[in-house]
Amino acid sequence: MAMTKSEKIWMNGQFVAWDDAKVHVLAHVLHYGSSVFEGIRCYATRQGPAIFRLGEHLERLAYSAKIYRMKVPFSTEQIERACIETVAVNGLKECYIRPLVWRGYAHVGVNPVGTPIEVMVAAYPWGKYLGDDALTKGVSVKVGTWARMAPNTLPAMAKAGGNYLNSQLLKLEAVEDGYAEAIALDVNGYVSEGSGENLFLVHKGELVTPPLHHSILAGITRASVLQLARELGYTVREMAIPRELLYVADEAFFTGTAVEVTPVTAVDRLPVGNGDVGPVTQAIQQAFFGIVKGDIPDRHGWLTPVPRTVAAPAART
Ligand code: PPE
Repeated sequence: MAMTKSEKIWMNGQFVAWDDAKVHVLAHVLHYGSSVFEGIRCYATRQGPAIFRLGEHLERLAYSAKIYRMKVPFSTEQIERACIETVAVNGLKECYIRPLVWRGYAHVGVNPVGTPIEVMVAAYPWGKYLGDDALTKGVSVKVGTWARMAPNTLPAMAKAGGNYLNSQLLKLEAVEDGYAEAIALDVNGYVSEGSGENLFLVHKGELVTPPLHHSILAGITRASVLQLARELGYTVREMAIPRELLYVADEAFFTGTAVEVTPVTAVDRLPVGNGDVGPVTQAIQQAFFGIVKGDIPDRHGWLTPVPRTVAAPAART
C-alpha cells in the first residue's frame, strides 16, 4: 500500500520538495504523540477541483489545537490558503489533503512548554479507504475488543495523533481477524465509532448514530449526512446504541472523509439486514456523491473551488 507522492509539501510557510519535508528524531511529537491534524478531500467536479467543507475542517483543527494548548503560528486563513495552494501547485484534480500541526524539536520530556509548533499541509491521491469495491458492495466488520477512550482521558473531540494509537489497536485486530474494519464500543459498552470513521444504523426506517458523548470524533461527513438525511425526509436520531442493535439493524454505513459513505453489510459475520446494500444507504450515497462530484448543485456552499493557478508562494511570509 505504497502512497502516491506529489511534488511539494507546504511546511511552515513555504513549499518544499516532497522528499525534503522532514522532522528531527527528537521532535516532541515523535515521542509523545503531540500532534493534531485533519483529513480533507478534494473532488474532481465538472467545474474543476473542489475541496469539501474546508472551513469546517480548519475550524476543527483550531479546536483540536486549542484543547492541547498549541498556539498555531499561522492563521486559519493562512492554512486555508495553504490547502488550496498545495492542491493547485501539485496539479492535483482530486486528492486527500492532510494538514498537520505538531510539537517540534526543542527538548525531550513530557512537558511540552517551549516546544515549537510546526505546521504542514500535504496533498496526494488517495483512493478507496476500505478497498475498491467497498462503496458498492459494502464491508464486513467486527466489534473490536479494545474500547474507545473513556471520557476525560483523551479528548475524543480533538483529532489528535495520540488518539490513533487506540485506532491502530482496533484496526490491527480487525485486519488480523479478516475484517475490513472494527467498530469500537465506548467504556460503557455502547457503540462508539470505527477506527477512522463514524457509524450510522438504519432501524425501523429511522437513521440512528451515537451522539458526541460516546467518545466519537465530531465527524464532518457525519454532520453532512445528518443534514442530507433530514432534507431527504428521514427521521434521524442521535442516541445511545446498544451493541445488539448492530445485529438487528436493517442497514449500516460508515461516514468519514477517507471512507466517504461506505455500506457495512456484516457485523461479526452476521449479515446486516439481508446482507445487501440497503435503499437508505444508497439514497444517502447518491445525495452525498451528487454534491461532492458537482452533479447536484452545492446548495449548502460546501465546496471551495481550487483555481488552476495560484499566486507565487514567495508573495507570503
Ligand atoms: N472518527 C474517527 C476516529 C476518524 O478518524 C474520522 C476521520 C472520522 C470519525 C470521520 O470524520 P470526518 O472525516 O470529519 O467525517 N478519519 C480521517 C483519518 C483516516 C486515516 O486513516 O487517516 C479521515 O477520514 O480523513
